[in-house]
Amino acid sequence: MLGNLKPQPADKILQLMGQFRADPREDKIDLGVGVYKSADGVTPVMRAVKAAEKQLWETETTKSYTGLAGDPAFNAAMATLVLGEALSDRLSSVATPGGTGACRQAFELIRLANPEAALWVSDPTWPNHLSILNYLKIPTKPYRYFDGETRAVDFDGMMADLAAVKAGDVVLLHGCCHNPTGANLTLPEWRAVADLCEKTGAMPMIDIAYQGFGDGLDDDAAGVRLIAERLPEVLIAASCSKNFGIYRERTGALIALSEPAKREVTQGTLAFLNRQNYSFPPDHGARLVTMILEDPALRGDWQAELEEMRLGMLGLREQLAKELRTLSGSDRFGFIAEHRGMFSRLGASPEQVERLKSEHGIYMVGDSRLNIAGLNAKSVPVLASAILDVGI
Ligand code: PLP
Ligand code: TYF
Repeated sequence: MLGNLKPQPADKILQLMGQFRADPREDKIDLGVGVYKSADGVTPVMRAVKAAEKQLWETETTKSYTGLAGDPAFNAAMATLVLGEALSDRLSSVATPGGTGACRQAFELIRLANPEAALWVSDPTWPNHLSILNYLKIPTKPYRYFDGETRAVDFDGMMADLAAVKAGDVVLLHGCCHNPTGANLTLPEWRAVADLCEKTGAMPMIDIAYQGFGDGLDDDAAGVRLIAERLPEVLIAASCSKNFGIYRERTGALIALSEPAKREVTQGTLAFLNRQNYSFPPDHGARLVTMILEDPALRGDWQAELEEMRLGMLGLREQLAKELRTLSGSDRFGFIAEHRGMFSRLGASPEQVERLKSEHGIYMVGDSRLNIAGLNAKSVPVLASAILDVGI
């Protein structure tokens, strides 16, 4: 039986992590996998998470099963964090193992509801979207998203491609901090996407994995909130991995907005899908998130630390753009300060990315996506001169 197995393609981002670890150079720089790092290269446990864990250890009396949908308090707290208000007559939600689990459950829900649906994905998108969709045999269609010249969103191209969506198709959007490009929709552009979905009968699905890493917790959710208000049906996959720094706890939520009359069957189907795949979702991370969001002191400290992280990344963007302006004598790298979140796509060739690695010990994903949080004030000038050295 197992002799029939064939090797599966590796995840290039995770592969790069292994290559970096094996590189003996002491001055190597890791701008690969999308994990937040502080200036000294550490991915910290956030203060509020530590404090909540301590409280939980002292007060938790059972680790018996939760419900299939996870803890209702977590689902409510996440809906409020993402949507800003409860929208309770339209809202269904379940806890999932991370944002990846939320995406996976959303895709399965779509396949169950409309086996004919095509999923429209930005070109480029997070590789795991495509990998899971292909695995589930859900047809995908790319829409133009990134302008390789300006390194901004190619909104005209995007809308031209999306003009072909059919009723019952799904348009997958990144809520903020687009992975891998760093280029994001403006609010008027979100409005135009809402108009398009309304006109065509396509359903938006929003993957929001970096709320609080771009322009702030509320601003980052503005697109999601606009879509939620305008469209009768929306799916939202939210991750707590980055903004709570609890990557390995596998904490996320899938939120579905439906017509009120369909709320019960939607909630039931989400719980059913959890049962088919893993029964009860993980609870530890979800419980920490709930405690933090519900307790004003913990929440205040969490928001303050998240804001320090966000402003740190923005500062690094500005420093890198400035350094490149000085060294190159041009404004062609200004987009780095315009992008938001952890990532920017430089628009370099695979050969240039390879040279950065082999000649300079600087690791970024092959499509020239760099993780801004992998930098610090000392490594920014090193990266800037290497970028020019390899001719980007
Ligand atoms: N969606 C996007 C766009 C991501 O970049 C990530 C990665 O962190 C996720 C979803 C899900 O992350 P996780 O499953 O670790 O919560
Ligand atoms: O894009 C990234 O780097 C993060 C982390 O299979 C990640 O989203 C990368 C690959 C993967 C799961 C998570």
